[in-house]
Amino acid sequence: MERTAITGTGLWVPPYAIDNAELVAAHRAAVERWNAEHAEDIAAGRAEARDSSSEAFVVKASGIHRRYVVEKSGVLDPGRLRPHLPLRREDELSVQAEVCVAAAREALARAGRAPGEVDAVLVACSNLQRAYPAVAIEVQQALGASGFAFDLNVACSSATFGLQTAANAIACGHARRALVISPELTSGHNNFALREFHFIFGDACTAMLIEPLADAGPGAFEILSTRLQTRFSNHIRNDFGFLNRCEDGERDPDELLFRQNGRQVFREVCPLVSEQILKHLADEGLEPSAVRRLWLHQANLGMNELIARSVLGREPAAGEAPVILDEFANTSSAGSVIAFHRHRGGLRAGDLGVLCSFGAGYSIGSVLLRQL
Ligand code: CO8
Repeated sequence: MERTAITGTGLWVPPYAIDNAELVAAHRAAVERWNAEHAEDIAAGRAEARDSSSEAFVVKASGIHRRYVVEKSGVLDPGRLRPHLPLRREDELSVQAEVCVAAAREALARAGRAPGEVDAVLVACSNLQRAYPAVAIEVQQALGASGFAFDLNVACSSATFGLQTAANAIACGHARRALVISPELTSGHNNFALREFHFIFGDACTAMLIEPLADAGPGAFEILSTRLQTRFSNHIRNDFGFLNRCEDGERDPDELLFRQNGRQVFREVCPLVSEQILKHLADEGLEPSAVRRLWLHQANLGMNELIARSVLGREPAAGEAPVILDEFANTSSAGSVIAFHRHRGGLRAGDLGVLCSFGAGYSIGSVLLRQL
């Protein structure tokens, strides 16, 4: 079996940033509007008045200060609360494919590879803009790659699940060079109307190039091993799907967007993640003290601090568990890869790090990486 490595990463950062003050102001205006429109129902007890958000809560509960979005004016318009995206026809590159290509080109350039050398493209993310043809196949064509391409979705863990799939394809000889791309346009399916969700997400797209270890040079990271776990939970859910139009019965429209029981998720997922990383290390005969860096999923600062403490058995030193969610918010499956992309410097040859994602499903993916 061929050993594998991550030889390049790329990041597409959307052109617009929204800070908490702007987002909270838009939310407040939307809440006032909604409460006024539903005043009769609220007075009669048929509806509950909505509460407005606060910057102080957002920072204290999550550690998030700002986020990037694919389009800003629509998100901040209290009468719309979602991005404006001009309709693209079949002869134009789709939005999700476009951001994939941008991130992929950077990953390839960093690895010193040409797009034509790629023979597998996996688009791995929480939400895909259409059912078919696969966005990955559109990206494959746009790049001029060969081989095969497909989409996969395991919510926030999509990138690590995609990484294992790509590494296995190379290890088995089914591909030579694979891209795992995570175009997370979360602003398209985040519920900006409800204060418990409106601040959580941001948009971004990451790409990782996976190659045989034999082809990797200095600066690459060997994929020592991967571990995936899933456990069913309704605490993070989005019921949007192709059967909605056939359903008989009343559905709350909010169910067709992201929703979660955040407190329960925090409580249930943190121990699962720490246990998985510790067991993964033990199975490879490694001590937690061997870990130099934790590139964790970026949903909540408190969550990451807790997991890092549990894994390392002490307070993490500055930079040991890098944080990007203050700037990007939760970018779903792209988050841990952004942390890796931005914060993998300063390690020495042989140093060990863990890339780990977790989220809806529940799903957890951990990847042990060694700097070449
Ligand atoms: N402003 C002011 N007050 C607020 C606000 C707000 N914006 N929001 C809630 N409150 C109030 C609540 O109503 C509640 O009031 P009360 O006590 O009177 O009932 C109080 O503040 C506390 O609320 P919570 O218990 O909800 O607050 P928490 O401290 O638990 O913080 C968090 C909420 C930040 C959501 C936190 O629970 C968290 O981060 N949990 C972890 C969640 C997580 O990791 N999720 C991963 C999911 S992401 C994923 O899997 C990807 C899915 C696919 C991507 C979809 C893209 C759109």
